[in-house]
Amino acid sequence: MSELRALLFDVDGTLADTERDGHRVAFNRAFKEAGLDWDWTVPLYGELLAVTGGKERIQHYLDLHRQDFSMNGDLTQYIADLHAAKTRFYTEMLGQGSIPLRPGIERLFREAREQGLKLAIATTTTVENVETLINHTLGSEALSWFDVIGAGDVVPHKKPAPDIYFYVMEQLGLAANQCLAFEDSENGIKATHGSKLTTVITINDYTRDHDFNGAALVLDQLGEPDAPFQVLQGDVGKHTYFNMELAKTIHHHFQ
Ligand code: XBP
Ligand code: MG
Repeated sequence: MSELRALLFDVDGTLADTERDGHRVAFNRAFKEAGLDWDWTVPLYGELLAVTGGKERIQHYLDLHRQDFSMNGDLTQYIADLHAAKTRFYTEMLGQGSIPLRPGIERLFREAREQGLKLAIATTTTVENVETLINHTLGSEALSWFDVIGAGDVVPHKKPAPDIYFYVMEQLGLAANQCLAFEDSENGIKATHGSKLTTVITINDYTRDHDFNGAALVLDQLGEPDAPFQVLQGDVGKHTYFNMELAKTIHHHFQ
């Protein structure tokens, strides 16, 4: 029986509700700045989220909705430039402090650290976006709370491929049975299951109808002592919010 040594967190949708009012808006600003009439509405963006990674998502949109799009030059570079502009708009938005962490995230980070566990990030978004989110929600000293930030193009295949989780565990020097992962989406749980990690899901509006078969727990949020979670799947015993005691129980049970 292995001891729980680390908590691994997805970012978008899990640490914060970043997609609808963050990434989506930033993509649209980048399109406008480039003189494009592309408009990613809330429902369209929900469909486009099927593909992770901003550059990959733009390519997916072109394939599905803009087959007539043509340009001079290198399309890969064009998309990379659009995406860089999107990252600029997105980090500006984060800098305005408009996107808070989800309930229970900061509390769980602190509790895990007090108990000597490692914290790590496994995300498809860029490291720039992760660092800016952490800076503007927890303060710059909180970056040192994370032993590994696995992000973006550091692995060749983004989620649902398990690569980013394998990368993070390798960097931590830990095996899957020593870790617990936190995700919000079907692509996320495919990645954690591909790397044999036990997974806790906190849903959001874009992911509530996803297939979370095999998740250890599916919750609406991690909750707080004065703001209980709703349990959508799994057994939480007497707990009304997610804390380290529940993390250890879940980890023990699913080994
Ligand atoms: C998040 C994503 C990301 C963001 C955009 O997936 O799919 O692509 O939407 O980020 P996950 P970038 O939460 O499963 O990691 O534009 O920086 O790629
Ligand atoms: Mg996510």
